Amino acid sequence: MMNQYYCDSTTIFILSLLVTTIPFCSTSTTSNHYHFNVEWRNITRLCSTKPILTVNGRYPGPTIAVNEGDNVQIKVTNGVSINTTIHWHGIKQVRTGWADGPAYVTQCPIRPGQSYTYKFTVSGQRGTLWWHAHIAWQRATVYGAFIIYPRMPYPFAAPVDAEVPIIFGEWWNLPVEGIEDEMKMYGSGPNSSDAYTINGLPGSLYPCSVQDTFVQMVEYGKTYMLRIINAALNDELFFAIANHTLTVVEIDASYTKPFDTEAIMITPGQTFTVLLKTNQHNGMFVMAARPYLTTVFPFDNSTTIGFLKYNKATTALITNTSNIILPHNLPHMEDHAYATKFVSQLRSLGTTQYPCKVPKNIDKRVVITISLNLEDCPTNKTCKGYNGKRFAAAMNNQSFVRPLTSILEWHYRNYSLTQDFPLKPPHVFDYTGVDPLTHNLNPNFGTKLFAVEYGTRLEIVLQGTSFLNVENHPIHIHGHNFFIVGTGFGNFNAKKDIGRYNLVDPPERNTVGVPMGGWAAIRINANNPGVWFMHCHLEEHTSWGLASGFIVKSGAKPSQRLLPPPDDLPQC
Ligand SMILES: *[C@@H]1O[C@H](CO)[C@@H](O)[C@H](O)[C@H]1NC(C)=O
Ligand SMILES: *[C@@H]1O[C@H](CO)[C@@H](O)[C@H](O)[C@H]1NC(C)=O
Ligand SMILES: *[C@@H]1O[C@H](CO)[C@@H](O)[C@H](O)[C@H]1NC(C)=O
Ligand SMILES: *[C@@H]1O[C@H](CO)[C@@H](O)[C@H](O)[C@H]1NC(C)=O
Ligand SMILES: *[C@@H]1O[C@H](CO)[C@@H](O)[C@H](O)[C@H]1NC(C)=O
Ligand SMILES: *[C@@H]1O[C@H](CO)[C@@H](O)[C@H](O)[C@H]1NC(C)=O
Ligand SMILES: *[C@@H]1O[C@H](CO)[C@@H](O)[C@H](O)[C@H]1NC(C)=O
Ligand SMILES: *[C@@H]1O[C@H](CO)[C@@H](O)[C@H](O)[C@H]1NC(C)=O
Ligand SMILES: *[C@@H]1O[C@H](CO)[C@@H](O)[C@H](O)[C@H]1NC(C)=O
Ligand SMILES: [Cu+2]
Repeated sequence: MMNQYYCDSTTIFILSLLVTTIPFCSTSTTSNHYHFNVEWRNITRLCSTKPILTVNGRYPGPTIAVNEGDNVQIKVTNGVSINTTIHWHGIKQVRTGWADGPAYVTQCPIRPGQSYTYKFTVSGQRGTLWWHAHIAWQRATVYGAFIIYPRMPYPFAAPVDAEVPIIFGEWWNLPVEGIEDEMKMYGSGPNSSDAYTINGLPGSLYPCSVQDTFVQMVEYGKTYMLRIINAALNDELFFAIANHTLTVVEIDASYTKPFDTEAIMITPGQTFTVLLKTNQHNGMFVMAARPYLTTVFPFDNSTTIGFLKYNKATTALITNTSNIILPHNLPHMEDHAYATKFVSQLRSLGTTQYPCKVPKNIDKRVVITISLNLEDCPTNKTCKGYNGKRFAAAMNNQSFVRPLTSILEWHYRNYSLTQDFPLKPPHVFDYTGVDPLTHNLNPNFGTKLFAVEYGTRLEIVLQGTSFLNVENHPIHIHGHNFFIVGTGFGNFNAKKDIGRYNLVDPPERNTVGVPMGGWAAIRINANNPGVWFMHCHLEEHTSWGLASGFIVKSGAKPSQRLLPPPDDLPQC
């Protein structure tokens, strides 16, 4: 009854042309039907026009907004001459792995001219998520917000007056479709992007972009909810708004203990919901995002900006870029200390209503090294990786090769799958201390998975290595959220580190930034039957093979089994 009262009396408006307004906090389960047509559109950015892949001609794509518990059906029609798939990032897909989206993992691609309807229920999660293409590098332009409105009032005090999506992306002047092909052909690194974007707009620090600057009108004395999504392909980002503090309240559609911060660090794949109090009386305030640098590879070191414009501000858009001062609270690109401190503040809300369901005990521990590798150049080939070799990347020295079939379908049909992914590193060595130039950096190539029984309380220790370079790797797991019970620098040491885990209120996420030159331990209630992709959300690393997957077997009860495949499931 209380909820009913609360819900009826509250309406939230989303302030942007990007999204539609939906009633907040409805108490009935509804079905939401969307139609996504994948099509080309000519878009002009940074002084040039090029065709990009879009959904319904929109860039960024349309927002999906549903209520917790709703059924969702999204019919995706492929209107272009290349294959496509769409992934609903962070949606658990309980028993509906067929709707998860990664090409050749849970489905064959939707072919040109064909349609596939993704059907699933959104339950047990609420907040900001997103969707994106999950084949080749299509997610560079094919992405959008996925918002889940809660059934219950927000667990934080502030009333929310309006919502603002803040979606970061990356823009290439040349067609992005060729990048992965070039990487595969030469074993090279990708060309860096030419710009970062906020809601598809690079902002006035880039050439020809003054008009392509995101401006959010605000009023004094209100609370705005920013739904922040990092859809960039290859870069962790810092984000700040001049003279304003942000209050983090939710990450990856899981509530957190609220805390104030001057800036956030967000990896590709992650989302943050933050509250912004408009406590300045007047003026234009710069918001800016730039990379958090942990790589030695070439990268895009530019900065995207937008503005928060108070309604009484008379200032015109600043057109002279030399007059733009970046927020003083925006961390420097190499501010590792800031990134580490910021991440260490994240905690699950952990209340009676939203308990933190971290497994206190585990059934299985898997230790996985994350490495960048070098493969010798095949004879008669041109290789453009380091030292005339080919770049690769691996988990436990296994570089993932996508098969030409749907792994989930093979699993469902009981066809044989290689389930011998090593559950610990094949060799023990000084993972984060080894000299990358003298070590043998060759990986093995294949499609190896591991399997766990339904209901396994699984711990995965993700161990960074110094192969080629120490970097922050945002590891994303499909089909489950996980709890980040521990992180550290150097090599994971079971004797010392397990005792220091946070088993009370660790943050719950779907993507963890494994610290540069360190490790992260995550715990998963593996209670969603299916085949789940696990990969680095830096697209360049996934292209090199930094991926694997695990099978959660169906349980004994009917409600613990993977559902049968839908009739329109694409075939290979
Ligand atoms: C994009 O522009 C080119 C050149 O003007 C044109 O040939 C092409 O048909 C346009 N594509 C779309 C999808 O509008
Ligand atoms: C990468 O950049 C180089 C140099 O600008 C260019 O020649 C090449 O075509 C680019 N590759 C792709 C796939 O855009
Ligand atoms: C915003 O912050 C900057 C740097 O701290 C300061 O110089 C400036 O006066 C502030 N502006 C307002 C309107 O408070
Ligand atoms: C970005 O990189 C370019 C090329 O290496 C360099 O000239 C420029 O100074 C760098 N910019 C920043 C902000 O570091
Ligand atoms: C831009 O601003 C700078 C510094 O205020 C000034 O020196 C320059 O002349 C301005 N440029 C234009 C085109 O107005
Ligand atoms: C590679 O080059 C060698 C020597 O030049 C030649 O004998 C061989 O046929 C070539 N192999 C391929 C696959 O082209
Ligand atoms: C796969 O094997 C299981 C266990 O033997 C069986 O219950 C199931 O029906 C089989 N699935 C198919 C599609 O044959
Ligand atoms: C990885 O596998 C390759 C190929 O079998 C081997 O040469 C290399 O030593 C292995 N590296 C590690 C770190 O296990
Ligand atoms: C699309 O995917 C199918 C199934 O894997 C494959 O046979 C076909 O070659 C692909 N088509 C294109 C245009 O890449
Ligand atoms: Cu990575």
